[in-house]
Amino acid sequence: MAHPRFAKASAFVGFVLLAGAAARSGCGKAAQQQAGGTGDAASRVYVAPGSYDEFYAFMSGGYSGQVSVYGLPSGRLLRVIPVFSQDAQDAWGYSEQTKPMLMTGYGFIPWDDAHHPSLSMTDGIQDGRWLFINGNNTPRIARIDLAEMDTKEIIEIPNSAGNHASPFTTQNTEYVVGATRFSVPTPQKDVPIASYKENFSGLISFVAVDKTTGKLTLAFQIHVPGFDYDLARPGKGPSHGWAFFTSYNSEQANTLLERNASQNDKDYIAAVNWKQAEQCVAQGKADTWPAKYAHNWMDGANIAHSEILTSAKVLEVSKCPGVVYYLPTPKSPHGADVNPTGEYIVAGGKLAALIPVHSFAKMQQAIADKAFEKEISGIPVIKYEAVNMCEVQQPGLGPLHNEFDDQGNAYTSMFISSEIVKWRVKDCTVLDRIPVYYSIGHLMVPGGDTKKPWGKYVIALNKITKDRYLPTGPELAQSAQLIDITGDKMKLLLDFPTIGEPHYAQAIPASLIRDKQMKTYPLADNKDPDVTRTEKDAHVVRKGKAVHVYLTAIRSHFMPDNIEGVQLGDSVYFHVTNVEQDWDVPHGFAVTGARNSELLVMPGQTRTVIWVPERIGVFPFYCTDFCSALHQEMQGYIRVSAPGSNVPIAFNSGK
Ligand code: K7E
Ligand code: CUA
Repeated sequence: MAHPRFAKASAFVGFVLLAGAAARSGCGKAAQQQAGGTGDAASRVYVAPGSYDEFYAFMSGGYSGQVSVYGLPSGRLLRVIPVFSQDAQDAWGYSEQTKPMLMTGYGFIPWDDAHHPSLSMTDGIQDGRWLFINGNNTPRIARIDLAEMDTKEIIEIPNSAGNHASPFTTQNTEYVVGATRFSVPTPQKDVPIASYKENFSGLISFVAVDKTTGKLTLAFQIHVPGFDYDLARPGKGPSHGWAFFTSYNSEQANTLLERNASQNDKDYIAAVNWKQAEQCVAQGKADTWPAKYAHNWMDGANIAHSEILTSAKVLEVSKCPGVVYYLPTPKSPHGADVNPTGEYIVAGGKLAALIPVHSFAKMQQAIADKAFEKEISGIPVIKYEAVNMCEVQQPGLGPLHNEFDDQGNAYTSMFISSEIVKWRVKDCTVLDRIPVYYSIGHLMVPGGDTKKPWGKYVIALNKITKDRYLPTGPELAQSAQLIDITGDKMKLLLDFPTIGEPHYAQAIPASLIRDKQMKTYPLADNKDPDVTRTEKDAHVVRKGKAVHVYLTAIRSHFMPDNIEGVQLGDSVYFHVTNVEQDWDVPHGFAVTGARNSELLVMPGQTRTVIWVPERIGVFPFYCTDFCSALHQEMQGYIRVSAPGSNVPIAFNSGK
């Protein structure tokens, strides 16, 4: 059995290396027994046809770059929201109106690695306005509007590399945070990699969120030593105004980190006083660094714009003493989580034999007493004993992340021993444990990172699936597991597959956002310059080598649906307006040989796709979304003639 809960710490590195093998050893029988589905479990997750789930869950898509929306407790997939990756279904990143959303300082990038959804909050409680998520690879943060469940804004984080500790939200959504996972020469320059210790460093970033519009602005960055800053949580309640970032690789290794960054017994949580940083920046103490980063947003007409920004404010710790402290934390910590009262900071030391719980009150006292063991680049390191409140002993192997319920308990994911451990925060006592299948990463309690956990469930977000589902060749969907936490003993209720890699997730009571969902875009408010409001307005015009086709779509035809006068060498702009005003009646648009994607046009919306014909002939276009009994009839033809042909522009119209 692959649940070696009580192995010795000395074996930990070996276990890390073998984690995959452990999961591979096959827990099939036990798994079946565990899942052995009592009728009670089935009824707890059964949402009758036509009934609604109690929670919306937003799951990171990991390397799919998107966010998926599930209903809980049923585990039903409700929607995939395109964020960082081109998505042919919604023409995200293919249509002219959305392409600018994927611009970066490196140019157009059609993909990212999305890890941590984070809901907006007011006074530390979910307010149902926005969802933020990070792009890890090309450092970015996206903002999704929860009424449309669409991405509205993406900002790139300059001078950073691997935006992993992101975009966790402060108590009143003042900021979403970011940090450098992979320290790099900062600012970038051409230096030997072996000069890591002299030349590489990290940046901790604070992106301000406009209270009303949600608009994202890079407020300031703090220059910190070259560790790997991994995860973060802003404080809340008494610790509001601070944010806590785990780091590993305090060894500052630049090769074979699995060994070379596993030497030190403790690494650090960086405790950042962002309120003080704000003041220092306001007092002009930050430097202005050149930078090149994109800021992309959807305007009120849902047309994307992109601008390149060229400078960032960077604060040196030496110019703002007391802005950062290091809290020693065993060993190569991954997650850092703050409990609902805001008093305790819990780390997940991947290689640690315990879970350390730091106290914010003790930290404040230690700062007042100057209980420091040393300084690193001007950052005081607080003595471990002076900040630690208690340690959970022998919790399991490979603690990664923590979530909380409303009863004073924490739930910790154990990657190596593949289990969730429940423990009481106030005295670090283990209360319960449950195996999960297999190799859990994050876990999530609805509201479990806020002041007000909704509780009821914990979801295990697992990395390895193996024998849990019908096999699907070499690639298996990763898996989520829904576990009941209402009783003393945790109880497994449901397995369901996820899209991409489900790092972290958030869940919000459906009642908070269900009734705000937008149903159509009012056609009267459509401000797209290429809108066609009625069939009478539909037309085709040539502008040099560009032919613009202004189409309307309504059940069950396009207008125009016969188009002539296009020549090889032209680019055809299909501007499709869906003139319906009914909920759930999108129309699609696809044309033979298009090198991008279809369009899917919501009621009242206009979307544009460019088609460059490559052959002479007559080509069909059609609606891709089965919209009515005569959906198959929703088709048209476009004629492509030889260059220089005398076929004039012609089209039928609704006149
Ligand atoms: Cu632990 Cu990217 Cu949050 Cu995955 S990270 S597990
Ligand atoms: Cu419109 Cu099918």
